This record gives sequence, structure tokens and C-alpha cells, in this order.
Amino acid sequence: MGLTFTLAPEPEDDAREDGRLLFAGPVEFVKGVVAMSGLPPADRLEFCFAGRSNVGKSSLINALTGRKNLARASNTPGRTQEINFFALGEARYMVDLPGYGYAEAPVAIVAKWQALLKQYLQGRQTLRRAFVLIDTRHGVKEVDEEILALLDRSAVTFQVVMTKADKVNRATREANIAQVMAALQKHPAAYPEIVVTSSEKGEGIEALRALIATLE
Ligand SMILES: Nc1nc2c(ncn2[C@@H]2O[C@H](COP(=O)(O)OP(=O)(O)OP(=O)(O)O)[C@@H](O)[C@H]2O)c(=O)[nH]1
Ligand SMILES: [Mg+2]
Repeated sequence: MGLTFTLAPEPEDDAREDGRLLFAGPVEFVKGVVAMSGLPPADRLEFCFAGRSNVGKSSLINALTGRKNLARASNTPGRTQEINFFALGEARYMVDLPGYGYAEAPVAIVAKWQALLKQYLQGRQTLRRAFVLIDTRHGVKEVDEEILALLDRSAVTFQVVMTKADKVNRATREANIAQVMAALQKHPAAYPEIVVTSSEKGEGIEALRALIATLE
């Protein structure tokens, strides 16, 4: 189909500064939501982090905000079990989602989060962009495809953020970036730039801050 995907360029100095200022400002946990009826009023721009269980969503929020324990990160997959809303300044909600594709928790509980996750991704009017996290070690998997297709159908622009880049060698990194770009060809809702990150080492964090600051 000829869609072209590239790595996000390094931000210009002023964009980098806008991103830095946004994330250096106030950020507060608002609430954890377990049903659509609990969502805060849709009164401001919103962006979210989605991805397989354990891919590094909560860690990325902590890295972006420079606050170690703002979002609960953990070695145990299935850590985040609610839709967690954070107010980033007064004009934005940043949303940490439960992971998908995790089979180890009790079936009924997993089914409940998954249903909520899908309802949220399909039905949140103020959701401006979904950042879909993909582990640099693994690339796009079948469970990711299901979510990407749902975002296409819902016309929610999504941008891939590759995580845990510190865990792979150069060859694996290049191969899996290419695999992700090839997989995105099928997805009209995909934003054409992807960001490679490491919450552990800080790679890509300034770039991601800068591009979040440009969302409007
Ligand atoms: N080396 C390395 N480890 C990471 C990175 N990001 C996350 N991790 C580790 O990966 C594990 C899972 O991270 P979380 O941030 O809790 O993942 P999550 O996507 O929020 O997981 P759920 O809430 O269960 O869906 C933790 O042990 C993190 O320390 C990274 O950039 N590099
Ligand atoms: Mg989490």
C-alpha cells in the first residue's frame, strides 16, 4: 500500500523545551477507573498508553514524568488493573491502561479488563492519540494486531512506541523496527513515525515528551 514509516526525528530545541516544561510541571493521579461510567468528564485532550501486559507502559509514564512511582510498575504482568487517569497540567489527561494478552490471571477478571480497555479505546471522544507500546525484543504480535485493528475501526490515531530498547543488540533492534514498520502497512490509523525508547536508559524520552507537547 506504500505507506511510509520512519523513526521520529530528534526534536528541534524549542520542541524539546516545550516537552521538558510540560512534564516538569504538575502531574497528579486523578482516579483509577473500572467501568466506563467512572470515566472523568471528557473535557480536555487525552492520550493513552496501550500495549501487551508487561511491555512497559507504567514504566514509560514514570520515565516521562521523572517520578519513579507515579504509575505502579512491576515485574508481575497484569499489574495495572484499572484505567488510571493522570492530569498533566490542566489541559491534558495522560492515561495508563491495563495490558492486554495476559493469560495468567483469573479468566473472569481478565475478560473484564479487556472489555473495558476495548470500550475505552473505541468510545472516548477526547482521546487524541493512543500510544501503542511494542517490545523491541518481540515486535508486533498477534494480540497487538487485534488492538491495532480496533483502533483502525474506531479511527483513533495510534503511534507505536518501541520499549526496552536497552535489552536488545543492534541487529535485533533493526530487524524488529523493520518488522513493526511492515506490520503497520496494513493499518490506516497508524501515525507514520515510530519512537524507540528505553525507560531504563532514557533513550527516546525527550523525543516523546516533545511530541506529546505538540498534540492539540
Ligand atoms: N530493561 C528495561 N526494563 C524495563 C523497561 N521498561 C519497563 N521495564 C521492566 O518491565 C517490567 C514491566 O514494566 P511495567 O511498566 O510494569 O509494564 P506494564 O506494561 O505497565 O505492565 P502491566 O501493567 O502489567 O500491563 C518491569 O519489571 C520494568 O522494570 C525498559 O525500558 N528497560
Ligand atoms: Mg502497568
